[in-house]
Amino acid sequence: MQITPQDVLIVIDVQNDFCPGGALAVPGGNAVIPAIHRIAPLFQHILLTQDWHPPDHSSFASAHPGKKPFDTINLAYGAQTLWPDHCTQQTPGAEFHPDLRLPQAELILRKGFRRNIDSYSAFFENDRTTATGLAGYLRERGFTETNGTRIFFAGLAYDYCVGYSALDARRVGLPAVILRDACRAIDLNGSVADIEKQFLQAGVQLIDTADLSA
Ligand code: VGL
Ligand code: ZN
Repeated sequence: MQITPQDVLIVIDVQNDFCPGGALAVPGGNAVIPAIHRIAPLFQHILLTQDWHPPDHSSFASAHPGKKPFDTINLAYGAQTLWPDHCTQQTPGAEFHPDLRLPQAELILRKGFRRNIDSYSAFFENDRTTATGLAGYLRERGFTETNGTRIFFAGLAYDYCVGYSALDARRVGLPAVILRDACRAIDLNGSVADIEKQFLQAGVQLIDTADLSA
């Protein structure tokens, strides 16, 4: 697949807490970094996202007495998985992994900063309606399907923030392609199989970084 000047790469949540040794470590999470560095030079536009929670965030099990990480609870907008405290604003765990070097990135989009709503997707928070502003940003910059834009995704985690972001890209009318080997999954209670079923329905494409060319 040939990359064009209108294509955009979004690198999702390559932060210390999602890498080995972090609070919500994704198995092999740091392995996405060399894969991302390999393909980054093909793209004229790269955006980064950063999971960015306040210390008492409602997705933290610690905010719900009696609950444990990976339990599910009901919040105003529906079911929410509870996580260990992670990516707390202004802590080392929230910083990008120190090996990640993408100084050419044009935007760092922070998400999950509202105490009462989690945000897996870079486009919409977990109530599926509160916008992060990313759809408007892309549209105002002329990154539309009509103009030939496709959004490519890499990073962490495949079955949460990467997956929800790709599904929402489709929701706002953008072609979405996940670079599968530049992602790693949490795989909690069948989450990989669940999200891949949704990828099929929504038309999210899965490819490997080796399939990309200049
Ligand atoms: C993520 C769980 C909680 C992710 C973020 O980046 O995939 N997963 N917060
Ligand atoms: Zn989070």
